[in-house]
Order: sequence, then structure tokens, then C-alpha cells
Amino acid sequence: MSGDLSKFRIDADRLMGRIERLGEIGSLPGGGVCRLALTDEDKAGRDLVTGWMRDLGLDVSVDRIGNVWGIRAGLEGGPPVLLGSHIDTVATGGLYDGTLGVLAGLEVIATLNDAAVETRFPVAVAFFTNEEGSRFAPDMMGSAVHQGSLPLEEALAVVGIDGATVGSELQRIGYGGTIEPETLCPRAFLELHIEQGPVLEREGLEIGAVTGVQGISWTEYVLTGVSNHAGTTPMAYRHDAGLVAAEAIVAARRVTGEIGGTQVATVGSLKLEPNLVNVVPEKAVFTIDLRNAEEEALQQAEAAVETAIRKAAEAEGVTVASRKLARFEPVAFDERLVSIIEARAKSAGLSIRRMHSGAGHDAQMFAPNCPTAMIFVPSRDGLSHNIREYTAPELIAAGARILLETALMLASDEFDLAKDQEKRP
Ligand code: HGY
Ligand code: MN
Ligand code: MN
Repeated sequence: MSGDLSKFRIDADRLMGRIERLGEIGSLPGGGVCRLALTDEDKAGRDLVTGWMRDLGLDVSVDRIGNVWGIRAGLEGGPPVLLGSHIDTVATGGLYDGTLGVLAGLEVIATLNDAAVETRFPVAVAFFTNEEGSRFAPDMMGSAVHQGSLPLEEALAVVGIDGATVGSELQRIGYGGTIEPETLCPRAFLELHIEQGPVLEREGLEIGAVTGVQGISWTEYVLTGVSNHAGTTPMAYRHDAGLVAAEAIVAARRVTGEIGGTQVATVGSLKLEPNLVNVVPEKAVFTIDLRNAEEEALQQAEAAVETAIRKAAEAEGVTVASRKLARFEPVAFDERLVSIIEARAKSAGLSIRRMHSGAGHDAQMFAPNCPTAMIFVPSRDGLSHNIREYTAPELIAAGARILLETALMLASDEFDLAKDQEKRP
């Protein structure tokens, strides 16, 4: 296939219709959605999207960690150009995080079907299990298993925040497939995603050509002190796990200032036990999410936070136990694909900039193994993981158009990845 790619037209209404229809599954009373990984809501979303894959004539497969992909045959066989993301959400999620990348991928397929176009290489669309990691850590679990950076058995054995295991929940919802995850080895991987930050909107831009994803470090801390009477226990006698947790939160924020750059830190979950008004907390269980685009700086941040927690714990006579929930190094995307995205956006008259991703994505699991890149569209007010997450339909259509044109180039002889592959460092 060659020539004018712009003759293909994304059907924006069809795409928005699918986004809104999927958004009805797990919808929250005040807006937004909750489709935590492997819950009944996730199952219902999976059933809906898998049905759309089959309606579009895709050859659908489910692997052993529940990843689902549908392949549209090309004139030639071999690895497909893979478009994908996730359809699980955080508990206070929006309509677009992950969903956009999967449903825009289906829109690409529908557009090719409408045009009765046969690409040289196959094109596939996938959604990966448990990208969010909110119920079962780590995040990007399905794509990490798919790409070999997380052993399948280890993932299946993960116990979630509600005590269920990944393996048992996959079986319960009927998505414990039989295919080995590494069966699908893509020719290239493209993910369209909302930016989930303020940059594109603040600069009045329509498209982000994503150059890479920052490193992620998730740690769970369990602090154990001594529960005691809130009224009778003198301050000097206390071993207050809650105090040390509070000092940890302050230390994490302080460390971001000391490290600077792209360093961010979040204590997103915190539980005190027995969590009663008149009892000195015996136990504090909390998580620390640290991220940085530079691996060395991320390690410095991890060390500084760990030192601060242990120092505060020692002073209060509280013990510390911790376990790593997730750890991913920063990745860079394929310069050739980033350049195509830039060129397609410019030829479509869309405003674009290169940028890094602050959020983790399935694409970061593919980046070390095949040519990979992402396309961002703006998030209103920079909001995400928030029920007010929003991206205007015209921006969604613009992002889907760039996904379509980039995928078409990679699935045709316009761009022979194999030839260029030799040049890779
Ligand atoms: O945590 C993340 O960045 C992603 O939303 N899982
Ligand atoms: Mn996402
Ligand atoms: Mn997310």
C-alpha cells in the first residue's frame, strides 16, 4: 500500500460510541468508571470488547494471563503490527485511560474493513490484563508477562488487596486462556493514550509524540509499634506506627525536592490498625510510588526514602518490613516510529511536540523487544485517575487518525522495519 494515507477516514462517532458504551460498564453514580482488574466489571468489559473484535472479523486469542488479542490477516503472514492498551481501570477511573488505545485500535480495523484494504502485514489489536495494578501489583502485569519480564506463575500467584489471587480470578471470570503469552511477537507496537497530565493542554497542542516512559518504583511498608491507650500513655512511652507513617509521607515529599528533575513521590494507600480514635496505632501499612525519568536518580530517591523511614522508625521504637510491589526502569521508544508519528501529525496539520510519559503503560514492556511508540492526546485540566477525566472528541479523532496512518505505514512496504532493524544499535 502506498500513496495518500489521508484518504482513510476515522469514523469519530463510531469510536466515541464504543468509548461511551464501554464506559457504561462499571459506571459510577457520580460519573467515571470502576473496572478493577479481573472483577465482574472487567469481565463484562472484556466480553464486550472481545465481541467487537469478532464482529470486525478478527481472529481472537486469549493467553494464560488473560491478555486478549485479535489479528486481521495481511497479504503476507508473520508478526503483526500490534495496537493496544488496557480496559481495566482504577477505582475512580475515567472513560479514556487505556480504553482509548484499545478502541481506537478497533476503529483502525473498522476503517480498513470499510475501505476493503489489505495490508501487507497483519494488524492486531490487544488489551492486556491488569495494566493498572490497583488490585494486583505490579501494574502492567499482563504485558510484562507477555513480554517475558514477569514470570507467568509468579503473576498467577499474586494476592490482591482483597485476598483473591490473579490465577483464581482469571478462572472465575473465564479468561484464563490456554495460549502461551509469548506466542504473539509483534512487528511493532503502537499505543494511543491520553496524556494524563497538563502539558499538551497548557501548551495548546493536539498530539504528543511520546519518546519514552519514566521509571517506576512501588514499595509497600509495614510498620509495627505498640497499641496503647490514647489517654494514659505518656508520649515518651509510645511506639506509634502512625507517627512514623506520617514522617514517611513528609520525607517522600522532601526527597522529591532534593532530587528535583522529574522526581515524583506518592503515598496513595495508608491503613492504620486498629484505626480507632482512642488507640495509639500499632500498625501502619502504606505504599510509596516513586518515579523518575533517570534510573540513577530514581535509585537515589528510593535510598533516601528508605533511610528516612528507618531512622524515624528507630527513634520511635517501631519495626519496619517492606516489599517491592513494582520496579520498572525508564524506557526509550523507537526514534523511527516517533519520527513517523511527528511527520503524520504535521502532514495532518496537527500541532505536536515530543514528550516523556509520566504514567506507566503497556508500551514500556514492549519497548526493549520491538519497535514501539506512543501517541498522546491532551487531558482536560491534566486530570486522570479521576472521574472527571476528559478529552474532547475532536482530539480523540485526531489521535486515532495518527494511530491509523502510523499503523498503515508500519503494516505496508512504506516502511520496512526489518531493513531498518539492522541499523538499530
Ligand atoms: O501507574 C501507572 O502509571 C499506570 O496508570 N498503571
Ligand atoms: Mn493507562
Ligand atoms: Mn491508569
